[in-house]
Amino acid sequence: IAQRLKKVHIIGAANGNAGHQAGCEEAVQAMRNSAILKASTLDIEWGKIIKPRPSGTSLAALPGVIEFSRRLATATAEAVRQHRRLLVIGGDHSCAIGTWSGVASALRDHGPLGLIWVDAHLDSHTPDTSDTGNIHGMPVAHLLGHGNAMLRHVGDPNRKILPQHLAFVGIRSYEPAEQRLVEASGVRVFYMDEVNARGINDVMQEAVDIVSSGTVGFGMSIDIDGFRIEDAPAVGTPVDGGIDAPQFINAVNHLDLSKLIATEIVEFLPRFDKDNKSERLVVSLIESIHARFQRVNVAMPVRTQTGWMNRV
Ligand code: Z70
Ligand code: MN
Ligand code: MN
Ligand code: MN
Repeated sequence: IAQRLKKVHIIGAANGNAGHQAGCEEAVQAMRNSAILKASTLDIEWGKIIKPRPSGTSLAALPGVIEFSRRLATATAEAVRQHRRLLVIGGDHSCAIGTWSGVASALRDHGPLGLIWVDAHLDSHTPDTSDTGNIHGMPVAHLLGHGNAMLRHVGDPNRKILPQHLAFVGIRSYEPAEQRLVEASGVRVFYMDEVNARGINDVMQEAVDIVSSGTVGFGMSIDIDGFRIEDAPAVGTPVDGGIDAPQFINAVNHLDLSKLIATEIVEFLPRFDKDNKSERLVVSLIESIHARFQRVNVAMPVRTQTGWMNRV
């Protein structure tokens, strides 16, 4: 059993060219300078800051995103192998390809990775189905093994996440083609209607059950446009009717996060913030999540002839 290191290890994914608005790349520096983060009780160490070599916007960003994703995957894989308590700060959501490809490759000999995807959007286009060509609308499709071969194969040529180990929460904006991909794959989608009907507590409990079952552990990818606009005004594509952020944090405070491996917080666009609300939300999310997986003993299971066994 490896004792997980106590400090929150933050990798900065300072990319922004694959989004709809420029500016997400500024979130890493904004959080490094954040007085709210510095004043928090969090014990933080800043790790690598990955910066892209921009190659253009929309689909012209592809070569830059591929190269960036590879470097980010190398960094997240190393952090997981070292049992660090990993947090990735984006960046637009295309960084999820690098983040979770790296995490999945570090766990390859231990078991499959689960993933909770909090977002207003499905982010499940391929280059062929996308109307905008914006790659931040495509990370999930690539993690599931669809779309561009170079992006699909970042870190590891295998599929990164199996559909039965993925759960979306907060979805309310998508196009038919990406919804078809997700639903045909059998991924569980907690649309916003269901969140409103059942409450975020109940939904997050079920989401954790889904991503924990049959996996070695899970990640959380949090796009802050999943939340109400008044809680997270600093986003490029705000969508009405989001998740109540205080209720979400309350839900996190009651979750079993003992199988949580890493978290990612993306799409924060600091220049659009109002009264530091979004910055405050980012810090609150980190605080509640990391309070839940403090001093957890991580036993990475190993493959045996009969199945998976914990190494003790
Ligand atoms: C739309 C597209 C999107 C944000 C992803 C939107 C995608 N479905 N927007 N993340 N903020 O362009 O593909
Ligand atoms: Mn997203
Ligand atoms: Mn989004
Ligand atoms: Mn399963």
